[in-house]
Amino acid sequence: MNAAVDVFKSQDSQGCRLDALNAWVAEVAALTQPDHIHWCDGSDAENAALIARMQADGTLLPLNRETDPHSWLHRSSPSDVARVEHLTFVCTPERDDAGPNNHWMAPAEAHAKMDALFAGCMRGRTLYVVPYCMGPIDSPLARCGVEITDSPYVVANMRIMTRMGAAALARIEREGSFVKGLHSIGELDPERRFIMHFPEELTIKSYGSGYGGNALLGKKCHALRIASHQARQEGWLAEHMLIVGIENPQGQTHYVAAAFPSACGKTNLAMLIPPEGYRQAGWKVWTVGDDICWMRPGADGRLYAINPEAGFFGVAPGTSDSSNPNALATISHHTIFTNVAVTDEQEPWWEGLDGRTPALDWQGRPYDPANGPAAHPNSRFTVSARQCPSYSPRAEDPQGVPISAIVFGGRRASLVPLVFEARDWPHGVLVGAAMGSETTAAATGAVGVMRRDPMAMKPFCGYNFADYFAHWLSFDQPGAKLPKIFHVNWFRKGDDGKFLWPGFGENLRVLEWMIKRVEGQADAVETPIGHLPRPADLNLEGVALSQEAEAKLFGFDRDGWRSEVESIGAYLEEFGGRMPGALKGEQERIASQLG
Ligand code: OXD
Ligand code: MN
Repeated sequence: MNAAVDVFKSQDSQGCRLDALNAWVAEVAALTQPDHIHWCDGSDAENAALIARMQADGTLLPLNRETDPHSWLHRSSPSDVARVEHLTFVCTPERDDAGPNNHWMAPAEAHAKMDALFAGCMRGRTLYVVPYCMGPIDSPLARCGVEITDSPYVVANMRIMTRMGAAALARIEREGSFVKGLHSIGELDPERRFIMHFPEELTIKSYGSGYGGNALLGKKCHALRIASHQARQEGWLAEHMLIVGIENPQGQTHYVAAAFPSACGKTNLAMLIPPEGYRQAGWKVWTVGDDICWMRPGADGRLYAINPEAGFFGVAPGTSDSSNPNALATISHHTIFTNVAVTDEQEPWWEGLDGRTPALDWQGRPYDPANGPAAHPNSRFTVSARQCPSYSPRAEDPQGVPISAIVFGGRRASLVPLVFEARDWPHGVLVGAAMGSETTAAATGAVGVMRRDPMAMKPFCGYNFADYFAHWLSFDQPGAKLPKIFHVNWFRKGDDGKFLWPGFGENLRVLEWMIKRVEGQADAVETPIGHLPRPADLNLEGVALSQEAEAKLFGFDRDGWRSEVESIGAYLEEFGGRMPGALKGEQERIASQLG
């Protein structure tokens, strides 16, 4: 097929609003030299053909047709298993606009570097044009993009994770604007791998990786890094948050948005199953999203949120019938698994699933514990959100859902109590800005190292954190009816190194207290770090907490907090004069109250 001819094929049928898209596809084809160009329509037939092709070349391996119908296993290159933060850049004309929270490269240098990598890289391959919409297709909060990729695995994943194909292309034609994402797996060489963002140009260039967060450009690259920049300009928020609806026995549903660093249980919280007593009383939990939340003020002053994604790209290890039965039901069919192990019955398997021993590990080797875990710690499932039994009936509401509470949380083995409430919005912004967490396997690098991860956005904010905090503070306007802000820590450990809080479904007890605080129906004790519940303020019926657990989960350690707040102050100082005075003022207020 002559690529150059095919580039313009869509022009007659799509009309001039697609001129910019056609011109870009032509420009990329001239640079990358693909053998074929395929415009994705998102149809079942197209997907079936792609899957057949990937099965034929071994990109996808079939799983047990009976236990896991229409599900597939993909094994990535062993050196391409996670996001690469050290190779991810934000390329703004001024270095300071990217901030100390990002790696920066001058746009001209970054374009030259990337274009040299892309030159001729699609020879012998097909270039796929993937139009997609982040958010319900008819939502005013949604935004469109087009990813060009040479990876059919990426196309199949984008079809699950976004609204991909003809409807998105029609919206792009109507609006005339879209985010441009250029991706090639290149040689999958870690030495020739970069993920570059050009926020002013609404452009992404990603080379050398097929891993989700690096390659499914709608997700972290568009819906967080580029969208956070757009959101700042347009007065909304693009956040690394799950969205969950909590329905009480009276039938009222409060929506909660919660930010946790990668691999800290967002999917589990989004799909939480209420403890037995709560179920009997009539509590229900509804999943809107498990990773990303776009919010903007509505006419009534409240924040309304959509999940820009259409699927889940979840961490497999630890997912089980007891930790997350909704996730297990969701991934029981039509799922792409990446880097999990398999049993001798060709069923997908990972650590924490059950007591079986797998036959092959994530690299396809006969399983040998001496080689480490059978499933890669960052192995994933990609699945449509519509398969989730707790999928909210309001998840596709074009206007979004009203948010009653925002929750920040991290992995903190010590100091940080189970839950506290910020006294007001500026204090809540400081609580988010001060978030700290131990690192996980979702990104390459050391695991278990404590780092500041403001609003869980450290790897994802497309601009200077100082400006980002100022943007958050700016929502505190007359007439605004902002959510209450809370901080939780499910990961507090006792002296024996074991977790003190049972977590998972039991977290609903904490969410109930938050909702009652929102409704003005629950008590708390005022401390310099915020409002803390006493054990009696939570429903702890049926939870056996030791004295140590109760003291640590509900206690406030003044000396420990004094040094924590000092270290938060030093962190804010790293941003120099750009850091909003109001945030430094909050830190100083708390430091002086701690004495
Ligand atoms: C993710 C991540 O994949 O945060 O969601 O790494
Ligand atoms: Mn995430």
